[in-house]
Amino acid sequence: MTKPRLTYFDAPVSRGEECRLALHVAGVEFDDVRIKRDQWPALKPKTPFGSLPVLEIPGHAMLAQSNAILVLIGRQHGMHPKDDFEAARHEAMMCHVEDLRVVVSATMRIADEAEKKKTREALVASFLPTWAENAEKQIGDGAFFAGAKLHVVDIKLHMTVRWFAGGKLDHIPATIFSGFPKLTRVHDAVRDDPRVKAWYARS
Ligand SMILES: N[C@@H](CCC(=O)N[C@@H](CS)C(=O)NCC(=O)O)C(=O)O
Repeated sequence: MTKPRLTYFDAPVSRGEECRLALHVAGVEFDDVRIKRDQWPALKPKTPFGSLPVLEIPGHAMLAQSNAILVLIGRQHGMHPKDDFEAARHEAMMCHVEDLRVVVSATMRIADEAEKKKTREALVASFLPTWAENAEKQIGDGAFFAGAKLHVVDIKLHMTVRWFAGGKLDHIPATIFSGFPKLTRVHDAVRDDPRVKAWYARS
C-alpha cells in the first residue's frame, strides 16, 4: 500500500462518503475501496470495531470511527481548527450528528411497517426538530459552521442534511430540516464548493 486507503460500502452516503469527500476536498490521492455486502462478513472481524468506514495510512494501524477519521484528515490538511477548544467544539457537533444517526439508523432495523411508521412519526414530532434546534445554536453566521472556511464538520453536516433531503426515509418528510436556515446554509455551501462539485461530477 503506497497511498491512503478508505474502505466503505459501495454507496455514496453517510459515514464513508463523508470521509471520501473530506479526503478529496483535502486534495489527498487515495484508494477508494467500495465493498459489496457479501464481502462484509469476512472483513468485519478484521476491522477495529466491526464497522466501516476504516482508513489505512501506510505505516499505521487501521483507523475506524468516522469522526476520528475526519478529525485526522482535518488536522493533517488544515480542515480542522488548530485551537484545542474550537476543535473540541467542532468535534462536539460531529458527535451530535452521530447521536442522530444512531437513533434514525435503529428505525431501519424495524421489520414491522406499522411499528416503523409510529417510531419515525415520533422522531418527526420531537427528536428531529430538537436535534436541529440544538445544532442551529452551535452554527455561526458565516457560510459554514465556523465562518467562511470549510472544515470537516461541514462535510459531516452536509451529508446528514442531504440524507434527509433525499426523501428516502419513509414517514420522515424530506423537508424536515428546511425550516432550519443555518443547517440549510451549511448544506448548500458545501454542495456548492467547487471541490465538492468536482467529486460529484466524476464519471
Ligand atoms: N460510530 C461508527 C459507526 C460505524 C457504523 O455503524 N457503520 C455502519 C455503516 S454506516 C456499519 O459498519 N454497518 C455494518 C455493521 O455494523 O455490521 C462511525 O462513526 O464510524
